[in-house]
Amino acid sequence: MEIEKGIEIIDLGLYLKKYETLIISDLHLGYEELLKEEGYLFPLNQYKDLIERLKKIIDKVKIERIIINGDLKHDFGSILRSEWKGVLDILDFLKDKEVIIIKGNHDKMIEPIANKKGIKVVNRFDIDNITIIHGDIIPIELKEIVIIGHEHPAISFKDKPYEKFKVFLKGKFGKSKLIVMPSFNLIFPGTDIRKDKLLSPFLGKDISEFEVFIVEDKVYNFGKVKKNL
Ligand SMILES: [Mn+2]
Repeated sequence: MEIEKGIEIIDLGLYLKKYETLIISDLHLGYEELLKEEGYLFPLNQYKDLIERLKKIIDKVKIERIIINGDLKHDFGSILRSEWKGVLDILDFLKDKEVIIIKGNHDKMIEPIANKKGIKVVNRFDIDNITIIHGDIIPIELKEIVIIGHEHPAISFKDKPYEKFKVFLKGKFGKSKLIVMPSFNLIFPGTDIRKDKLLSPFLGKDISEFEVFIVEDKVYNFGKVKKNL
């Protein structure tokens, strides 16, 4: 489904057909290890699942470039060897594409590993009339369309209050159209946009006019946030 002219939602990613570019966001690799250290139990095949899911997208459309819109890696500080292996596995899987990492607030230690793989790490990526940026900081200049991550938007409904669905949001920020991407992490669903405190300064206080696109077996346009209150 097109969320904006030339910008298609494919699973949890955005596809810019004209540029054969796929954007994914907030993988937060290593988050599971962190929870495991705290005593939560998780299956160990998170990286395999992620690669499988990416592979399905890559098999569907022609992709020359993959942009990771921030927070590839979760942890700020010390990093376990198994986590680095997971990051390297995913980067190796993508090695026949041009990979660009946009720096997120969690990506404090990403440069050495990206450099090792010959991958660019940038603060933002502008293409045509689009600015792709993580979304934790608002820069001075923005293009007509702005694509952010960082927020990990999800939504739940009254009849199933414990089930959260990942969503894309579309609304306005200043003069720009704003698209908010869900997280590509398959373990955590994200922030409930109607119940939880929002993170990104791009989203301000009122998102009632934003349109909601739910990603499940396919993409569903749920209309505006306020309609679903
Ligand atoms: Mn972030």
